[in-house]
Amino acid sequence: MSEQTVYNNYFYDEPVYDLHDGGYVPLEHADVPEQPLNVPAVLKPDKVDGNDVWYTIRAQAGETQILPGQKTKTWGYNASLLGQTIVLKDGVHYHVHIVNDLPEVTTLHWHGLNIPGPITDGGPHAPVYPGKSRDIEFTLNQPAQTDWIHPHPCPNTARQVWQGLAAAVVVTDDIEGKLPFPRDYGVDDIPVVLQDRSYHDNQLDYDADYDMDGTLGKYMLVNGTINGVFDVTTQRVRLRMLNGADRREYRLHFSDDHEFTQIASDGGVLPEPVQMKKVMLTAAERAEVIVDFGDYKPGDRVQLMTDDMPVMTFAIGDFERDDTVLPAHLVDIEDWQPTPGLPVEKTVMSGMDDEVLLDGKLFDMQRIDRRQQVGTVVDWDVTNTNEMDGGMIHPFHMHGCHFLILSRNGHAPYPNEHGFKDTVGVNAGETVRIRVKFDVLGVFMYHCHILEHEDTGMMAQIEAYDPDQPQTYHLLSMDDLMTKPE
Ligand SMILES: [Cu+2]
Repeated sequence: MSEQTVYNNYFYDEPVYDLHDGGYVPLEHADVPEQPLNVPAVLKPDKVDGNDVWYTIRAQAGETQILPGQKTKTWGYNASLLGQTIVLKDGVHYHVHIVNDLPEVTTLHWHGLNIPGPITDGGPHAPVYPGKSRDIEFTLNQPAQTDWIHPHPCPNTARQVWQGLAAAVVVTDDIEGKLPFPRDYGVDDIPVVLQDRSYHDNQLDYDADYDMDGTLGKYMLVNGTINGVFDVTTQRVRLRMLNGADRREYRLHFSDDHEFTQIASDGGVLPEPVQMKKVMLTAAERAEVIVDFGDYKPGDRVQLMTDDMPVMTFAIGDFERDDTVLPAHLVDIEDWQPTPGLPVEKTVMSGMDDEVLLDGKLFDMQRIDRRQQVGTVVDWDVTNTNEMDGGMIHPFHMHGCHFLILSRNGHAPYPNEHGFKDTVGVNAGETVRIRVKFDVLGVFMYHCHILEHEDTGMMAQIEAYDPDQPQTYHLLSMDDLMTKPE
């Protein structure tokens, strides 16, 4: 990257932006007074003993003041809506007690954590029934990044996320810890969980708003706040932006086209910082950006926008001068070379509405669709066969691993795609070549992250195996999942 390059481009193919979809719901201004942006508290551990840390995560129902008047019935993790932020560190052994206080079965999926599947990872094989709990443990072994937790009980993932289940996970490590990034949580380092919702007499009504191609809402929320305002008290602020929507793509920019610097994507810190004025996130993607407010003066305000709609406001206050310059090179990205003799895997996302398929099939919880040996490096061609005219972007997500993006239809990946990813938006008519390595054993999901597509069955399973450690997995059927044991 030349140091002068400032990208002013969403990179994606404009003809397949979600706003061209027949069922597109435009965002509207919410007639709601500005309010302080909700910055979720950090979840406190139950216990810390040396390198072992214990947490309880409770999926619960509650009420949240989102709009003036009646509160909204919402769900959250240790909160009435969304959840407390979970801060994890590479190398630590975690014990997590998951409690379900909701009236229906759920699971707790750690999106972006490379932990064993299918139980620890929290996909559909790991139900937690109402009034019950589940205990998992894992040692974290991965670089610093912004991840998240959300439910994954196919076919009810989309509705449960709509109801409010989602929380940011911040992974830290010693390498990121030495980089000159803001990291004072809540002050100059905040999660920005982007979602859109509609309300009916102040209540959510998923069935009323349901769209098979991904449910869209009329109003923008950040961390559950409509028209949120964040008080800027430091020159540089790090935004951990997460697309937590069921479907909507966010095309983000500032109201005055202010530049910002992307420093990380889904799988951690980018090899080089990328200067930009625009960034697009498809469902479940993350981008960490640093915004330098040094050119503003106290009292100024600037808005983060998606398309032409404000997302949130930054109110500039007093701050000390900060002349930190980011290094041109941030981290080394491991140079994975494909394991000789292994063919390119091909996976195909096809259809729209009720015709979505992955590799020509619907999801079957008891079918393992492919296998990859842990430690091997395999290239995959991920194809979206939708027509450019009238098709859509399908965000492809893999559990249990990260991947590198090698090319898009043979062209170089976007400038902010040079780090590790776990979700990649695939344009209509496009084949994205990715390089995949699993380090942990398990049966893992890979799927479209438009949650309604996933629930319809645009999902499949891969076993990451080691011939020296054969495993037997008990794979639930969907009926098993939905049947509460006595
Ligand atoms: Cu899709």
